[in-house]
Amino acid sequence: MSSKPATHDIKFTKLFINGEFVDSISGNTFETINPATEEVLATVAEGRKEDIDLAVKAAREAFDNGPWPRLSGEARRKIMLKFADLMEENADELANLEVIDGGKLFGSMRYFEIPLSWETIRYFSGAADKIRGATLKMSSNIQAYTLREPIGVVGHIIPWNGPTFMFSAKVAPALAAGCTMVIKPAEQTPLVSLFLAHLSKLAGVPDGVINVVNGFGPTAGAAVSTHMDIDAVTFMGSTEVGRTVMQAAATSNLKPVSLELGGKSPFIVFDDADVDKAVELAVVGNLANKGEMCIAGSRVFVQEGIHDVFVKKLEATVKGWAIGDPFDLATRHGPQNNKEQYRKVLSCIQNGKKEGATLVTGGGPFGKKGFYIEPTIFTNVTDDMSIAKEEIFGPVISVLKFKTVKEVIKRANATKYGLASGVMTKNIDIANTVSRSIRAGAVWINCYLTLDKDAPHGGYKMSGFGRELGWEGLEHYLQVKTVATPIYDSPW
Ligand code: TXE
Repeated sequence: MSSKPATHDIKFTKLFINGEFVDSISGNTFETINPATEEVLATVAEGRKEDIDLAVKAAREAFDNGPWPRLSGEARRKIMLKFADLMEENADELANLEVIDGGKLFGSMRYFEIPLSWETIRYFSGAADKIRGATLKMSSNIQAYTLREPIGVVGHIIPWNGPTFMFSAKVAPALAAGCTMVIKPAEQTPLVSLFLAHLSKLAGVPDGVINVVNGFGPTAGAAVSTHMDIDAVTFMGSTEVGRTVMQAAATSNLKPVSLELGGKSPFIVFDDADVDKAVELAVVGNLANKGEMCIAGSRVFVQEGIHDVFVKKLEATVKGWAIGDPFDLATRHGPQNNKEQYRKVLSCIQNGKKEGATLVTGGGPFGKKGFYIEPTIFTNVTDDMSIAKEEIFGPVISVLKFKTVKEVIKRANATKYGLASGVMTKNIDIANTVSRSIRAGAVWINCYLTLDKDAPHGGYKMSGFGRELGWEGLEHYLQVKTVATPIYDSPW
C-alpha cells in the first residue's frame, strides 16, 4: 500500500519574516534534495546575517510593542489550539513534506510524529493561562511576590532529523510563555518550518511573533547565536556546534542557551528479560527514523547468559526489516537524510569493520539511488572501539557482552554523553539500581523511545543541558522577577 501523492506541491520556499513570505536580501537561494531519489525538490531562499537582522527586528517589535506578550493566557491558548487544529487538518501535507525533504517514513510521520507535534502545541497551550509566580515570606514588613515573565526574543536553531516535532517542541512553550522568535531550520530540511509558519499565521499568531529564516549554519545560524538583540537561544544538533553556539552566546550578549546534543545511549538487556521484547526494542531503538535519533540506544549491552539467543533473534528481525519507498506503509527503513550523513554512517561502519567488530548483517549501501544504507549489526564490540564511543546517527546496532550489574553500570556510564538509556529486566531491584546509577536524562525500563509531551527531555554531561517538553520545558522561556513593597502600619 502506498500513500504517495500524485505531485509534490511545494507552496512555500521564501523566508517568513513579519508575517510575510519574502526573498532573501541578497536574492541567494539553495537547493533542497529528496534523499530517496537524489533529485532537487525545490530552490529555497537563503537567509544570511542581514535577513536574521530583519527577522530579529520584527520579533523585537512584536515583543516590545505587539499584542502577543500582552494577550491574556486564554487568548494565547485559543490561538495555539487553532494552530494545533490546522496542523491536524494538514497532517497529510506535513507528512508529505517530511518524507520528500527528509526521507522520513510516511506512516510514522502521519500516525505518530506529527500527531505528537500537534499534541505538544495543545499541551503547552494549556500552560498559557497557568504561568504564575509565588508570594514570598519576607523577614521584615515587606510584601513581595514573583512574576514569571517571558524572556523576550528567542532564537531556535533546529536540526534535520525531526523538523515538525522539533519546531513544535520549541515553538509551543515559547508561544505559551509570550515570547517572540526567530527560527533557523536545518539547511537539509527547509520546507516544513515554512509550512508551519504559514499555518501559524492562519491560526492568528500575530505578525513578527514567528519568523523563519532558512540558511546555513556558519552564516544564518551564527547570526542567531551572536545576535545582540536575541534574549535566549535553543540549539539542537551536534556537540561540536553546540559548543560554538555557547561560545557565541557568551561573547555576544551572554544570552542563556539550552543545548540538546548528541548521545551514545546504553540499552541494557539482563538475562531475565523477555528476549523477544528486548530484541524488538533494540531494533526500534536503533533503526527507527533510520537511526537518525539522538536518543538511539546505540550501545546494546547484553548479559552473557542471554547473549547468543538475543543475537540470533536480532539478526532474524533486522534481516526482515523492509527497506524501500518511504511512502509505502510497509516500508520500515528509508534513506538517510542527506549525503553528508550517508557518507558519515558508511565511514563509521568501515571503522567498525577495521577495528575488529564482527559484522553480522548489513554493512554497506543499499540500492542504486537514494541515500539508503543497509541496517547493520555488529557483535563482539568492545568499549574502546569508535562504534561504541562516537555517535553514528545511522542504522547501526552495536552489541556488547557483559557479566554483572556493577560492571555494566560502570561501562554504560563510561561515555561523554548522557541523553537516554534503557534497562530490560524483570528484577525490580536491578531496575531500581540501574536507573538510579545511570547518568542520563532518561531511563526507560522495559520500554524504549517513550517520548511524550509531558516527559521532560534533555541531557546530562556533553549531551547538553536544559529540558524540552514537560512543565520543565517552559523554564527556558521565562524570567523570574521579584517585586517587593513595604507594608506600613502592619498589624503583624
Ligand atoms: O549538525 P549541525 P549536522 C549530530 C549527529 C550528526 C552530527 C552532524 O551525530 O551526524 O550531529 O550533523 C546549525 N552556528 N546531530 O552537521 O551542524 C545547522 O545549520 C549556529 C544530533 O547536520 O550541528 C543546523 O540548523 N548554528 C542532533 C543545526 O545547527 C549552526 C541532530 C544542526 O547542525 C552552526 C542533528 C553555527 N556555527 C545532528 N553550524 C540531535 N541532537 O538530535 C551549524 N549550525
